[in-house]
Amino acid sequence: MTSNRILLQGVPGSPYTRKMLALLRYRRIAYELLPTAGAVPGLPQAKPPLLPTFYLPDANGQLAAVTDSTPLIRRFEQSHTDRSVIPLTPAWAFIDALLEDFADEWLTKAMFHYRWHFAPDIDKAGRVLATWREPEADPVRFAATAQMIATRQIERLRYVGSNPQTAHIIEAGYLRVLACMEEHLRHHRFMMGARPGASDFAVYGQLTQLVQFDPTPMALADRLAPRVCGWVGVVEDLSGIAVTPEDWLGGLSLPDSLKALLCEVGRLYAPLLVANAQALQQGQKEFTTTIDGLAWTQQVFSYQAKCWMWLRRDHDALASDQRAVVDEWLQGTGCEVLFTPPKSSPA
Ligand SMILES: N[C@@H](CCC(=O)N[C@@H](CS)C(=O)NCC(=O)O)C(=O)O
Repeated sequence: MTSNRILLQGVPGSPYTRKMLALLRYRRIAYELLPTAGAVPGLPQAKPPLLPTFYLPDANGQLAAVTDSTPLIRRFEQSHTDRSVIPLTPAWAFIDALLEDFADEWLTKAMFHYRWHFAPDIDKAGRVLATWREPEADPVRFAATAQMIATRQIERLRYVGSNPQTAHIIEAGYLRVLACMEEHLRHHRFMMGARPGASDFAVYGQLTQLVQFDPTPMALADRLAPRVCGWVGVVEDLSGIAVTPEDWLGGLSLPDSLKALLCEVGRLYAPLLVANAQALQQGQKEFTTTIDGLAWTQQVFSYQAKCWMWLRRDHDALASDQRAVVDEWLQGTGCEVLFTPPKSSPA
């Protein structure tokens, strides 16, 4: 690298790549993008090889492959102070982090489900994703690559918990989240007020796919959530907007639209985090729980146990007055189970 631009690899069909590109643009952090998937000659490979992959200096100044958008956003807060995406008030920063995690970990289930569940979406995704992997392939090879990608990803549906039994939970949840966002955007430009927080970029990343790429969820959003569709277009490039500290949502009152969204976090994501962590602790490979009144089965996902641990750590770290505000906001949402110490179990 000859400039001091941040180097990353990612493709437009990756929601987390879109999350980070929009964040870098908003923050006016210069970057250089390798718009490919797969190993890059001469660069270290991330383990596991996820997109986006950032190439950043390690403690010895050597380029290292770094993934995981959530801690990367915090790392960039340290290295670049202007145009922060972390709300000033700790209680608000906590809500922002909770919504960021919900988008990254639950909304991505809708993204992955819709991409690989219905025939028109599978057909489009297989073919377009192949262009990012092997743009110069001849038609025969291209068709084989499209088929390979579709087969591999459909096989992975079980990791996100998408199957005929859970399809309804995911699809009904997507429609309710769209409705909450539509209502929120009637009153606010962004999730976090008149300037975007980390949660804006996380939700945006998933929605770039759901409302702009995959035909089935896109048609639903076109019909039900025009403001949301418009907002995704806006968040793509916020490098030009001016922001001030007063633009953050603040104070002690939580808008009803965010309360409604937190109710979705509590209804869909909270029971999943709890059941997943219990199953992991008991050494299970797969678990079944109840979400939204219906049976939910998925493979244990150790990363999501870490997500819950990080959220609990952030909640514990709040000063008591801020924690009291957060706890009041979460009351009645279903999220309380995430932050209530477990009742001591019988020895
Ligand atoms: N938690 C990670 C998730 C990254 C991720 O899951 N990336 C997907 C694409 S969006 C990926 O690279 N999957 C591996 C593959 O498709 O081979 C983040 O926030 O960056």
